[in-house]
Formats: sequence, structure tokens, C-alpha cells
Amino acid sequence: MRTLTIFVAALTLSFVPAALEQENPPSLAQVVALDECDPVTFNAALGPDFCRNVALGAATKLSDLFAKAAAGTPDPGWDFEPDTVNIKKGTTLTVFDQGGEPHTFTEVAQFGGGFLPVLNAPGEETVPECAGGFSNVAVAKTRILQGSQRQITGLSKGEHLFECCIHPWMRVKVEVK
Ligand SMILES: [Cu+2]
Repeated sequence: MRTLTIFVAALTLSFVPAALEQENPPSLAQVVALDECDPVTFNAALGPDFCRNVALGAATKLSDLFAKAAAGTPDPGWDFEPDTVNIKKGTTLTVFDQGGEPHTFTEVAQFGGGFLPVLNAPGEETVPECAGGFSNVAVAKTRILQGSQRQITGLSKGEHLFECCIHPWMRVKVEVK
């Protein structure tokens, strides 16, 4: 009986490493959200603490952000980096907001406009995935606050498109192999 117990214990132990080896530990990939919001003009219009940016002179005033978007030449300081991410299936994608204001990292079928028409390119319609803004729980769940992060897991093989529903020129293409 004692021999059998030892045998079963040994058998169990021998199975543990095999089970762990079945799937490689998921690797990590990172995207950074950047912006250069000007705390003075943004917070005057949008409320205290909306923009908490360490801009050091590189800030864009709120009126300039609107003007550039309306001209179809959106401010390049609002950006996801890198623009294209190639990952293997099982990789955890982490999106850090290092900017001064909130963003969303929202998967869309096709790139298009966000939920604030004033920030969309001329003639660009709101994509369905951004519709309703933060009153839509599905959109609100994709929000990333300043200094925080969102992790994306379980992406299927193929191409995935993500954009910010506030600043829709912030776009990332994720290729999963
Ligand atoms: Cu944004």
C-alpha cells in the first residue's frame, strides 16, 4: 500500500512539469499613449485636473487641438506608439497612458471618427464602437486614465485595429500571428 502511495505521488509529480510546458508563458508587448495637453486651457474648459501633463513647454492649447483636427491635420503629439504591433497569439498587450489626459484603446472594425465630432476629421463619421461616448459602458470600459494602463489579452490570430474614441487619429494596428 505504501509503495502504491509513493508510486502515485511520483506519477503526479511527473505530470506537473508536462502540464506547465504545454503552453509557453505569454510574452508581453507594450503600447504607449501620448499627448501634450496644455493644463491651463484644457482645465479651464473641461474642469480641474482633466489635464495633468508634464509638458515642459511642449503643450498644445485646447483651441489649437480643435483647429488642427478641423483642418484635417490633427496634432501629432496625440499618438499611440508604435503604430503597428506584431505579436504572437497569447501575448499580453499593455497600453500605458503617459499623456496628461484620458484616452480610450478601443477595438474597431474600421478606423473612423470618435464620439466628439469636433475632434473628427472633416466628414468623418463616428465609428459604431465609439458611439455614445462614455455613456456607453462598452466605450467607458476601454478608457485609460492618466498614468494607468489597460491590458489586452486573448486576441485572435489576424489583424486587430484599435483607436482612441476621443482623439480618433490615435490608431494602432495589431497583427497577431
Ligand atoms: Cu485620446
